[in-house]
Amino acid sequence: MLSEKVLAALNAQINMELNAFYTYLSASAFLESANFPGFAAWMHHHAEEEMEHAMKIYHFVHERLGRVSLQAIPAPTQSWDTIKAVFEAAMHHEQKVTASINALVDLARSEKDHATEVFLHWFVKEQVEEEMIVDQVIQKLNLIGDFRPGLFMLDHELGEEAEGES
Ligand code: OFO
Repeated sequence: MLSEKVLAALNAQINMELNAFYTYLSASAFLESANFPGFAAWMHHHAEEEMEHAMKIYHFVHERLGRVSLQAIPAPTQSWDTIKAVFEAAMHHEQKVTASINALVDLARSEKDHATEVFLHWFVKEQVEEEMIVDQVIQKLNLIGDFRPGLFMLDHELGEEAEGES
């Protein structure tokens, strides 16, 4: 059985993952309309991953005989000034998710909930990878600067990467 505190925190994390899904999907829609189909596909792929994260926790709560309680998802940002700003927003979001997962691990530990703590290890590792992946794109965008052909080449590269992963 989950303690009330852990259950509430897991439900809050489901909401945060759905919020991430919404944020990435909104970024994908923006990039699509800005005629960057590769960046859009990359964001779309990551949106789907966030939905998978939410569902992993959703199923775990049920396995632990808890009650999933879905909450409202805030409206995401709709547009950004630059491509780099889109990825910086994604990085900011990932850092918030990482902090939230770490706080959840601390809570599971203090509640002596070993099953939840072990379950969360996957998310701890996933966050390391997610922050690294977003950072790689930001670094490439830094190198490209205002060089438009470079931007189109990266758009193509990320589009192929998204295709390979889906
Ligand atoms: Fe990218 O955040 Fe989920 O866990």
